[in-house]
This record gives sequence, structure tokens and C-alpha cells, in this order.
Amino acid sequence: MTEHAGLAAWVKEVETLCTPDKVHWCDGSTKEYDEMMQLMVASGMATKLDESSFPNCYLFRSDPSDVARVEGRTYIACREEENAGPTNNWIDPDQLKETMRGLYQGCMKGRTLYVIPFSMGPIGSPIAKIGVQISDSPYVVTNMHIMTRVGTRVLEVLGSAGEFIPCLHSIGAPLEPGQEDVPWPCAPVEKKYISHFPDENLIWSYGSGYGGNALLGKKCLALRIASVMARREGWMAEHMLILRLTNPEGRRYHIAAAFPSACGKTNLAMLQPSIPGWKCECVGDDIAWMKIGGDGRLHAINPEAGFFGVAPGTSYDSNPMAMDTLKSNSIFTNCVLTDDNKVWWEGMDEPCEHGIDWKGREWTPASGEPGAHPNSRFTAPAKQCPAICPDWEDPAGVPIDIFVFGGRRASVVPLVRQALDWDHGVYLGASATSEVTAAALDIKAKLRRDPFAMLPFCGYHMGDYLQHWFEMGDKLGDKAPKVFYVNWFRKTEDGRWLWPGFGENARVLKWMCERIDGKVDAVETSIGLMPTADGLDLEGLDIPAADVEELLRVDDNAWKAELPDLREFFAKFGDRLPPRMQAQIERAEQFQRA
Ligand code: OXD
Ligand code: MN
Repeated sequence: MTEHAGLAAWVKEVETLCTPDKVHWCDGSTKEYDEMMQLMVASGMATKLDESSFPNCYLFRSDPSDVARVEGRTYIACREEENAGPTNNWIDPDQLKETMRGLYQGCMKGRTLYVIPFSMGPIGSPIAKIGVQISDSPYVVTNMHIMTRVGTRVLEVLGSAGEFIPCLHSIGAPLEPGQEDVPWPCAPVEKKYISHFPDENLIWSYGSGYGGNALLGKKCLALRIASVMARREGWMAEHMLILRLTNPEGRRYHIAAAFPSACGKTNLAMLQPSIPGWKCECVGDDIAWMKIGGDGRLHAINPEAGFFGVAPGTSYDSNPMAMDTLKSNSIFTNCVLTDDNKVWWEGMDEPCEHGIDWKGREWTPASGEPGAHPNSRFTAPAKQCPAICPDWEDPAGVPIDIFVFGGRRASVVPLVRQALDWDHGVYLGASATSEVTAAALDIKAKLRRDPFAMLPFCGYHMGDYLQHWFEMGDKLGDKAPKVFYVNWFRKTEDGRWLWPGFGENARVLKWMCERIDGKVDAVETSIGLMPTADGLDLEGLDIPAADVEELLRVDDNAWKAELPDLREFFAKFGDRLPPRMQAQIERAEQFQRA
């Protein structure tokens, strides 16, 4: 319970509206977690995995209609429609609340209302924020235990009058007396709403139990609502991993990097450098909150406490650190259950001959469908990562030296380039594109523009967001991080990867570090500063010189061909497109015309 009158009143109000059978205030303890898991095993929602291989791990299967974030049902309900901008769905907040109140009416009947006090960021950090989620899903409670800092300590910090962000969540599946429950209750898609009321720091989610729709600390609070707060208060909430790189002399560099989904963000966050003497440690894999510190530099914290990673493709080969993180105390959702009670997914090191697929059906490789859903996930405690940075919970955060943007592009975009200056860097972040699938080289129609990888996560007008980036640069002055753009995914015409990626990406990060220390020269081109022929450390890497040349080639004609589409994209922002962005587009056009 709480001494906070505002919180107590809100919980009471929700209780009256949603009419649960019981109310449970979460204390965040291991006992609570274990009891909740036992409850879910007993109800058939969870399967306990083999204790010797996956100690304290559980598998869940979602309803086949509830497997990912639903961007089409995600709303930014600010007062004025124009403040949501062209990249968000908008509904008038009063109208949306009326619709949702109708849905919430009696929606927790037959269920328990859980009150989950949580901190995004180390409890008490000046950069952290407190949220309180109400949910009727025990699955959500256990995931929140891993992904955030939950419990009584948070209520203590909140005290009797502290500020918190209310996050109301219901799976939208009331139980009538005598009605049998299903393993994954949820509402049909047309009744799902993931709603944000940024003018009052409020989140209402209804109908889904999955990931970012339901674990409201993550995308809803830490990105959509926080991005609005950050603009208001002069800081940054970004869809970025954070890592620390240490060179052989012991000098540390902190990198924050934004990539759209499916570009290997978690892999980069847990990179194990292939180059001798360099060490990489993970601070966070998805979200960075950054504030200007007393030293004038930008300091970043990871507001989360766990990883909610995409399982397929994760293996000892691609990401040994993630594999070692998830082997205990973790939750798996929509993976294959093997005959010996372990989990499996496509791309894991060993093949699986037989098991139960994510839909609960018998599965073999001959089934003709993936056994694990492509968006199947592991929820694992960050502190279990062998490569976790010892300072990952430092309340003051780590000082950021380098920003990296990127996307998945088979052609055109070189392996790495450095922005000419801050404004050019903002332009690079804003013009980020990625292929939705890398299956073919003919990619024109499949490109998704995803500025700063924030397209689904920016809680306000993207034009204003770009302006905020320019203004942060002005405040940071010469202490601003240097900006780079990478593309690990270049292919030859016949579809061969040009760059080995994974641990070898450290070579590219090393070049960035040497650039900021003034140790290596760069060649100025129309698209930015490129490595010289011998700029990248390729020692010990068996890569043909012609491939390196291709990876660093600037094809002015190809860049020129990209510009009309880019201009069209930015035109959507209308008069909210910052003049400084306009100037960058014109600069690019002039270069490409020359
Ligand atoms: C995520 C995403 O789940 O970006 O992190 O979609
Ligand atoms: Mn993400």
C-alpha cells in the first residue's frame, strides 16, 4: 500500500471502473515472482523449463493474434492533432478516453488487479522516472520484475507527494463466474488501444498482453511519453543502445547507437571485439535517457533493467553474451519447446528435430513453418549479462562520446562515414533508412525511412523532434558527441555479404574512436568524412582489397537517385520541418548536382 494520496485515489478509481476480484500491491520480491509463476504454471499459461539446463526459466505461448506491437492501434492523443504530426495516429483525448472507459468498464472481472510501482533507471537517479502500472496480467507483472526495478523501494522514494506516471493496462478479457480461462487472454485487434496522453503524462493500454503493448515502462513510457518530457525539460529519450569501448591503453569511449528493428542492435550492444586489447561492455540494448551533466557533456542511463530480445537468430555464434544472459531466471515467449523441456528457435546453434511450436502444435523442421514466431522473445535480467558494464547502474550515467546511426542496406550506403558537423549528423539520423527485408537487391519499394529509429516511438511531431536535436547540439557546443553512420549489411550484386559484421564491427568503432582523438585522417566526400584507404584496422581480417574499396565507395549517382524520395518524406513535416534540416537537404542536393 501507499502513503501517496494521489496514487491511492487513482488505484481506487481504476478498481471501481474495472471491478477486479482482488487488488495486489507488488513488492517486487523473489517470493512474489515465484508465486506468480507457480500460479501461471498451475493455470496452464506457463511451462517450467528443465531446471538443470534453464534454471528458473518459463515458456509462454501467446494467442496467435497477439504477437507484436500494434503500431496501427497505437495513439498519441495530445490536445492538438497537429502536435502529433504525420507519423503518429491521433484521436482527440476526450473522445479516446470515452471509448476506452467503455472498454475498461468491468474489464477485470474475475481477475486480480496488480499495482506495479516501478522505476525506469536506477532508483533515485536524477535521470530516473517513477511509473506505476496497473495490470490484470500476471505475465506482465513477472516481465516487469525483470525489465524494470519494481517494488516497495520505489514507493518509498515516491513518498507521499512524489511524481509518477500512471500506466493503466488491461488485457481486456473479463471472466464471468464459472467461465474457463484461456492460456493467453486478450481482446481482438479492433478493440486493442495503446494510448498515450502526453499532455498529462498518462498511458492507457487495452486488449494486448504482448511486449511493448503491455510492458508499459518500455516503449510507452521510456520512449513515447519520455520523448515529450525530454523536449519539455531539455534532455533526450532515444531508441539507442549504450556501450563502453575501452582501448588497449585503458581509454574509455561511450557510444550510443540507434538502429531500426532487425539491424542487430542487441548484438552490437553485446559486441565482443575481434581486435586484440579492445574491450566492449554493455550499458543498455534498447533505450537511452540522456541529460547534460555539470561537465557540459551528455550523460546516458539505460532506464531498463532487462533485455526483451528477439530470440530467432540469437546464438552462441551471433551473440554469446545474450545466450549466457538468458540461460537462467528468464522468460521465453513464443519459442519452440523441445522434447527435453528446453527452448529453441530458428538460428540457434544446434538444430531441433522435434518439439512443440509457438502455436502449441507438434513441430519438426519438415513442418514448413518456423517453429518459433519471428518475433518470439526472451526477457532476461541485464545484470546476468557477462559483458554488462560495471557502471551500468551509475545514477549519473556514462558520458557519451559518439552517436551512431544506421540501417540495413544491401547497396549504396557505405560501411561507415562521419558527419561533417552536428547539423549534418542530425541530417544523417533523420534520413536513416532500412530494408524491411534484405532478401533481394531490388530494394526500392521495400525501404522504410525511420528517422533516428524513432518512427514508432516519438510521442510528438517529428519535425519538432528534429528541431529538438538541433537545439541540444547548440546547448552541447563543442562537447557534443561526434556523429557517425554505419551500414554492416552491404552485399555484392550476386548477394554475397561484403562485411563480416559481428565482432569485426569493432574495427569500425575503433576508427570512430581514433577519429575523435584526431589519430586518423579522413577523406571529405559529398556524403561525409570517409576512412582513408588504410584508415580502418583490418589486420588479421581476410577480406579482399576490392571488397574494402566497394564498402567505402561513394556512388554519387546512386545518392542522387535517393534524394527525391527523401525530399518527399521530409515534405510531410510541412512548416514544422526545421529550416536547418531544409538547409541540409539543399546542401546534399547541391553536392549531388555538382
Ligand atoms: C523492440 C523494438 O522491441 O524496437 O525493441 O521493436
Ligand atoms: Mn527497440
